[in-house]
Amino acid sequence: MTYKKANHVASFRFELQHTDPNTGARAGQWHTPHGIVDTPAFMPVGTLGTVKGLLPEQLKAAGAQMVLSNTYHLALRPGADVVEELGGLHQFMNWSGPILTDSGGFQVFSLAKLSKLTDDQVVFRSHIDGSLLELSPEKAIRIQEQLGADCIMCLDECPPHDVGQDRLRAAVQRTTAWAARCRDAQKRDDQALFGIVQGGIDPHLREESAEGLLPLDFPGYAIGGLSVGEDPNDMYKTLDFTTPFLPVEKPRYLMGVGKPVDLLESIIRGVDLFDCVMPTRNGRNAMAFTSNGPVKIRNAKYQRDVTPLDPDGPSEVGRIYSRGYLRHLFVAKEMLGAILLSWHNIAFYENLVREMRQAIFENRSAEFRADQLARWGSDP
Ligand code: PRF
Repeated sequence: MTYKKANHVASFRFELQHTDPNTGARAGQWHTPHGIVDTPAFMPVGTLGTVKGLLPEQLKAAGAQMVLSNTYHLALRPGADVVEELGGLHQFMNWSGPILTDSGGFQVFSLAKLSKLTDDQVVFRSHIDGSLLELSPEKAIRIQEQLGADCIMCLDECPPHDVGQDRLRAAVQRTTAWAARCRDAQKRDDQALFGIVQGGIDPHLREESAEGLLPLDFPGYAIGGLSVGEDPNDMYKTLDFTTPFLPVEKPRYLMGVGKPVDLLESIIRGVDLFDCVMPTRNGRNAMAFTSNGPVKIRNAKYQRDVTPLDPDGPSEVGRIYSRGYLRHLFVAKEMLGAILLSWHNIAFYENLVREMRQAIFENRSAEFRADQLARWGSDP
């Protein structure tokens, strides 16, 4: 099968700069129409066109180079046509760097009330007003073209982790068929469309999924269907056998992952790109990631604690604001508490991947992982 469309648009280039021979961890640079992303990279989640609580300037100051947003949410509210009319997602949210949009598939399966799933499309009820809506591969691409992100995703089916082999195989086959339809539906040539590998934790299905997608020659590949409730060791094992199925010269994106430890374990297994709500969601819930492990800032023991949150850490917030003050903000329900911890946690994540990147260049990614795990304690 040949494709007329330029799949490797001039404005996109993934440059693999170095692979740590001891682990397979990769450092690279991904050139996009809205700037360069150093990989491994972490994308903060801006589901509704806002990374909750943070100005774009604060995101940049925290080290974020690229953000993620969601087709499903923006299509429901305010509507893809509204975002398009207001200049596209970059202008709409005042973020001048690269953006990736997820296709809506995962959100439909996890948030909406599913009405009907067929090979043609998925029919669901909006979680906002209960109205009946349809999402097909063609529609997912059309919406993402209206939103105008740099990187867009194929519509996929992500089944729960505990379904049987037959459902899992059917989801792989549907995801492959939908990927071909997404590829055909794409009209714009300035957006990188990624295929998504599914297949749960089954090596044969992961291989089947990758083999079905590779002939479509996507400019990058995502790994979906992980961190959906399976044991973390199963996720790592799945990465061990899945990344070798993917082209070396293209970016690999692990969707919706994860904890700091998951990032390090996945980078070591050859993943380049991540997104996760954890730094911002946990920040809003008064949990801070620090150089010495997580801190639950509401804890009474911090009431009179004058120590900065993370005095030797990478974030300005962590070096400036005392634990006692941050605790007070949460206890008093002041919104600055959520803002400061979200900012701090994003800076923590961005610094983590930046330091890991440096470690990769120096062939010490395994040592870096071990050092961090030792510092963080039992539940990083
Ligand atoms: N597919 C899509 N988005 C996702 C996932 C998926 O499997 C996941 C699973 N971790 C998060 N976000 N399209």
